Formats: sequence, C-alpha cells, structure tokens
Amino acid sequence: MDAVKIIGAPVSPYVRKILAILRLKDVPFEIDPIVPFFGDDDFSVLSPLRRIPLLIDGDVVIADSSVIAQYLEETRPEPSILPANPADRAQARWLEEYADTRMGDVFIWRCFNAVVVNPSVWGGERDLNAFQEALAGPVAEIMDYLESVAPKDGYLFSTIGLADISIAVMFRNMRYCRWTPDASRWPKTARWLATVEENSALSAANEWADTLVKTPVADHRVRARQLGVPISERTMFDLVPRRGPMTPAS
Ligand SMILES: N[C@@H](CCC(=O)N[C@@H](CS)C(=O)NCC(=O)O)C(=O)O
Repeated sequence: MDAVKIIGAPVSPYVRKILAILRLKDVPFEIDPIVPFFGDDDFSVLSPLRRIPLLIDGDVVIADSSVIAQYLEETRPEPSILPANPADRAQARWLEEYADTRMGDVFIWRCFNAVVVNPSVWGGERDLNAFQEALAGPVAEIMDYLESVAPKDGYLFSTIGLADISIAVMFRNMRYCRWTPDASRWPKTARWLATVEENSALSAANEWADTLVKTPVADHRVRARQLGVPISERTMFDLVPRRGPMTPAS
C-alpha cells in the first residue's frame, strides 16, 4: 500500500489525532510538518481554510480531521475506530465534535494561542492573564463535562477509538502551556486520559510534538528528520507567516 501524505506539524492536536488513527490502522504515512501559518500558495489551494491537517491519498486531497478520520474509516475499516452500535457511534461522533470545536476553541485558541502561538508566530506578548481566566472559566467547565462522560476505567467503548483520541490529543497542548488537570478534582478524566496517552498509537507523534514545539519553524523539517519522522520529499513551507481566513485575531 502506498504511503498517504499528511500535511501538518504534529504540534497540532488535529494532526496527532490523524497520526494516531493511521498508526491504529497500520497505514504507512509521510509528513510535511508545516505549521499552518507558514504554508505557501500551494497550501492555500489545497487547504482553502489554510488549516492543518490535510490528507493526500493518491489523487484524493481531504481537509479537516473529522472528514479525514471518516475517510480512513471507510477506506481502511480494520480495526474500526467507532463502536458497533448506532447509539454508541453517535456518542463517539458527538465527543469528537465537542473536542474539535469547544475544546479546540478554549484549549487551542484561548490557551495555547495566548501562551505559545501568539508569542512565537506573531511576536505578541505571552498573555498569562487570558490563560488564567480561561483556566478558571471555560477550561473548568469543559473538565466538569468530561468528568460526567469519562469511563470508570479503560476507554469509552471497550477499545481505543475516535472519541478517546480526539479528546486526549487536546491535553498535550495544555501541557505545553504548563497545565495538567487536577486528578483530585477530575479523577475519572485523569485516569482515562492517562490510559489513552499510554496507548502506543499516540506515543510517537507525542514525542515528535514535544520536541517540535520547542523548535523554530524554519528548523522543523531538519529536526523532524533527526527524530525519525517519515518526512515527505516536497514541502509547502514558506518562511513568511500569513493569517488564514479563519485565524482568530490575537
Ligand atoms: N476543524 C479542523 C480544525 C483544524 C485546525 O484548526 N487546525 C489548526 C492547527 S491546530 C490550524 O490549522 N489553524 C490555522 C488557522 O486557523 O489559521 C479539523 O478538525 O481539522
């Protein structure tokens, strides 16, 4: 089977979600590890929202991690990342949606953006007040909700799947902001996240991201290659950052 190509740096939780699914399904892949703001004109054509990840599978180009996950599930059904019965499948899709939208808004755009992206990409101030406000408000609300749906032990639906992965990947970016959930306040969630993070499907991408988040974007390719990331031959990297049509103002 030819390798599929992923456009996007593993620092993105949405990219790591897809890399974990590829690992689970044992699909060979190569990566062009660009940070989305540093994509060139070709990137704008292939990804109209200038967002990562993008999947290229032969002639097929797909944007958006949920659409990519669904495509992988349909083209490489084994092992499935969705539970068997329709009600559980719906709940899994809802939790993926909750992770991608609400957690993405708060964990990535309010927290990770204020602490990491805005200073490193746009040269802004690290906004620790905004971060603290988010922790006290929407982050705590999200955690309370997750505690209400977290499994007593193991995964949400017997084996690791789409919902577990979509939610767990968001937390690593919070760790890059030096925050981890309080296990005495949200014990079920803390246990569940630890179980998902320990799964070998997530480990390589997590290690790559841990190093790349500390690496200047211009050095990502070289550093990624040193880490053993299967790097694509061609890159859509451009040194000058640009905002995409949906990049929030910072
Ligand atoms: N709904 C999209 C969200 C992807 C997303 O927001 N990716 C971020 C990186 S973590 C991005 O590319 N942001 C660039 C921008 O919005 O300008 C998905 O699931 O793929």
